[in-house]
Amino acid sequence: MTETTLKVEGMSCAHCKAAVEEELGRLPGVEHSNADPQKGTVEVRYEEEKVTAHDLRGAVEEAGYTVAA
Ligand SMILES: [Cu+2]
Repeated sequence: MTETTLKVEGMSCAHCKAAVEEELGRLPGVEHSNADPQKGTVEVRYEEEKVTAHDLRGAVEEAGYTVAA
C-alpha cells in the first residue's frame, strides 16, 4: 500500500470533493481517497501493483478536474 497527494485544480465545494473521491474509488486498488477542495489536494491510498499514477490522473480528469504536474 502506498500513499500520494495529488494537486488538483478546479475543486471548489463538497460536490467537487465527492465527485473526485467517487471516481478514484472506482479504480480497483484504490483503498481510500480524501479530497480537500480548499487546499486543492487529494490524498490517495492505493496498491501500487494495481494502480499507476497515470490511472489516478485519469480518474481525476474523468471527474472533470485537472491534476497539476
Ligand atoms: Cu463543486
